[in-house]
Amino acid sequence: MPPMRTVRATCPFDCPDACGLLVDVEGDRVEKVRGDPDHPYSQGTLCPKVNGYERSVHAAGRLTTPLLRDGPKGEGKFRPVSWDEAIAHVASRLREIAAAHGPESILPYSYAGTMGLVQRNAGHAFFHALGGSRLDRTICSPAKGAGWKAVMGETVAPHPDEVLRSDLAIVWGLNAVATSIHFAQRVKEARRRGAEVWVVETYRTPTADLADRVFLVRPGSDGALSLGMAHVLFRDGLADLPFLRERVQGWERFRDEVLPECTPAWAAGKTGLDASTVEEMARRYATARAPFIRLGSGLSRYGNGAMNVRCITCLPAITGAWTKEGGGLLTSTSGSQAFDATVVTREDLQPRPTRLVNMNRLGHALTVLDSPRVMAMVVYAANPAAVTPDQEAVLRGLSRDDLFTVVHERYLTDTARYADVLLPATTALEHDDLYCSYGQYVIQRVAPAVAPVGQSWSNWDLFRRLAVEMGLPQPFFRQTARDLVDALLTRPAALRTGIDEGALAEGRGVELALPPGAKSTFRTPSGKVEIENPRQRHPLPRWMPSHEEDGELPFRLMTGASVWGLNSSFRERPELREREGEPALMVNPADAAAHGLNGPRVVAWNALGEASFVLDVTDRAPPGVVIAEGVPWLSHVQGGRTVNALTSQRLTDEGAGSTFYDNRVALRSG
Ligand SMILES: Nc1nc2c(c(=O)[nH]1)N[C@H]1C(S)=C(S)[C@@H](COP(=O)(O)OP(=O)(O)OC[C@H]3O[C@@H](n4cnc5c(=O)[nH]c(N)nc54)[C@H](O)[C@@H]3O)O[C@H]1N2
Ligand SMILES: Nc1nc2c(c(=O)[nH]1)N[C@H]1C(S)=C(S)[C@@H](COP(=O)(O)OP(=O)(O)OC[C@H]3O[C@@H](n4cnc5c(=O)[nH]c(N)nc54)[C@H](O)[C@@H]3O)O[C@H]1N2
Ligand code: SF4
Ligand SMILES: [Mo]
Repeated sequence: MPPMRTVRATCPFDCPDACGLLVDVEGDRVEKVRGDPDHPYSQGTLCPKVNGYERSVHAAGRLTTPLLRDGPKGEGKFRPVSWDEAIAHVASRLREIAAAHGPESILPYSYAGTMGLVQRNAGHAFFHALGGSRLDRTICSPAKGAGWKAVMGETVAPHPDEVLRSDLAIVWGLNAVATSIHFAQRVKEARRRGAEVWVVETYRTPTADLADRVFLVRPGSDGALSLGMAHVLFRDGLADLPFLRERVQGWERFRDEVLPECTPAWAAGKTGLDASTVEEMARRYATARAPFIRLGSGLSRYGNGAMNVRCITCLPAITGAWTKEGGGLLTSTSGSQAFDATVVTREDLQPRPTRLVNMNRLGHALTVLDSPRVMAMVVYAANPAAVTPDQEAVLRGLSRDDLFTVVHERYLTDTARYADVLLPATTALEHDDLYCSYGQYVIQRVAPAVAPVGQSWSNWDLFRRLAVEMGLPQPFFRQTARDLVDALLTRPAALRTGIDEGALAEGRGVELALPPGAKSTFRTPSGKVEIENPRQRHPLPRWMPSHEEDGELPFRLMTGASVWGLNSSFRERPELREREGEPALMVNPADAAAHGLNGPRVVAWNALGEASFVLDVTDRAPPGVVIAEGVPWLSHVQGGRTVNALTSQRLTDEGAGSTFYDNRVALRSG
């Protein structure tokens, strides 16, 4: 028997925690994945999904050979072929399609199946060199980034550990118990040390159970809540005037031109909170020693998402929370710019600038977009049939007989079922990569723990070999993934100066060097917090309605995260599916009674489509709001359609982002 080894890795999933893993290996088998106690942020604990990740690596359904379609699209019937045959076939079809329709008829579709800087971005250079359409990768939360940036520019976000020194921790639109468990742990610890904890939400999530106070607002109304709070802060003399005078741009115009109308009664009308609650929240926020806001992504996925985030981001500037130890606001740490991803993405390889196709509008891109029509799509590290809005349009597109679809995957996902060519992909325990997180400040270099399972290839190996097969001359494509990791590490970056290089080379998780006072060193053009930003379409933050503020159907639909999956990932694991149960729709008891819903099932529908759920009547759902947690595989649910049959292709106000939470539905017993 080969000896047991233990190697370090990073959890590659699209999760802000980016936990450190210890991988116990025997020969080419991963025996056990567990938490790395030496990881500076995750400190040895993992979520229930990855604790047991060896079952995903060696899942019964793991794809192990290249496959060619052998039945109608969507059915999922394939026959095995060699890699040589598969690569030759893909290269010749892409060449033909480029010649007949122009290279822009080729569309890459990828997102964050893996967060590693090399593998996540592995196809970019190839499609740039080919002159294919570019994908605008905005499915997650660009509006959150845009809202933050409008006020704070390139300011380095505070460390999540700041919350431990806060006396008022506000978890705002973040379901931390599901989506960032190590932040949830820190919130619990802060509470143990005496902090008051608030959750601002649209329904009673599991995270709400951690809080002293839970404030449920109407979907898409957080901007109004923060404007109402700001009104009270100025009206009652609770603003930090010395800080505002010295460090903030445009606060007087904001106070004088925007806030007068934003009374607590007005904010109450928009949010559904009582006016007295808005007053109380403002007063408590202002009198806390060091209030810390952790802002999630959900509230940014609205037609007014960026503006709402911008309004919230004004609050710590009005109270001067930025100068207090433990105070401030954290949306994401990905602005740290620890690495220059252009080393891998190489947009400069484009022969000319090509069109940008928004990934949220894939349904439109495949069924309507013209000049040229999309004739080939290469999908990797993503499952668009399940995760992309307007599922009916996406499925119509994927079903097109004249669309050549290549899917690089580990499992027979919903998207894989529509592939003409289905290629087996490695997991992160089988390839080289470099990781940095968007929720904390640890980076880690990771080497393969085991050889690729079956005949699987990493993303980078797929694209570099395709590049060679297609005769792309650039020496860039002759490099290995490890070369690219080295190249990323060679480019200097301020936050990497002075870090423990030895530990990094050994494969340990290493903290970046956050300079003291970084969070209050405002990296904006004016050097101040820009409440007024003249470069914005609306120079002052203000109220803006969401797409569905006045929509006609009776219910707002929340499409939250599940504890047992990560978007559509982990659905290869029967034991996790069992824990999760069949997809359910949470409905308030009064709504269920008024609409004659008595289960066991309910159908939610709107103009885009319908989906069937188990009916879950619960007072965790406030009146008028229904909630579907999780993004299951279509092949696992009754009726073959999931919550994304109900979400639209409309975009956010800034950042061209998804609006997964800005939808309405009607219900009927089903
Ligand atoms: N277990 C698990 N972990 C995950 C994921 C997963 O699917 N499962 N997904 C991963 C990914 S890709 C991401 S981007 C992150 C996302 O993680 P989060 O930042 O937590 O984002 P969401 O879960 O989309 O939304 C957070 C909360 O916002 C609430 N919300 C929605 N609209 C509003 C609103 O208008 N106002 C307020 N105040 N709240 C609102 C939702 O009810 C939800 O509970 O999590 C990552 N981690
Ligand atoms: N209703 C609803 N829909 C949502 C959301 C929501 O909250 N509600 N959240 C949205 C958000 S925030 C996001 S970020 C998107 C995420 O959407 P996606 O990025 O598509 O995420 P996953 O569903 O996790 O699918 C990733 C797929 O990539 C594969 N994969 C993983 N690693 C690799 C690799 O190294 N190589 C290759 N070739 N494949 C790999 C996995 O097996 C998996 O099938 O979903 C969005 N969709
Ligand atoms: S999914 Fe998130 S919480 Fe779970 S192990 Fe990975 S990084 Fe950690
Ligand atoms: Mo995301």
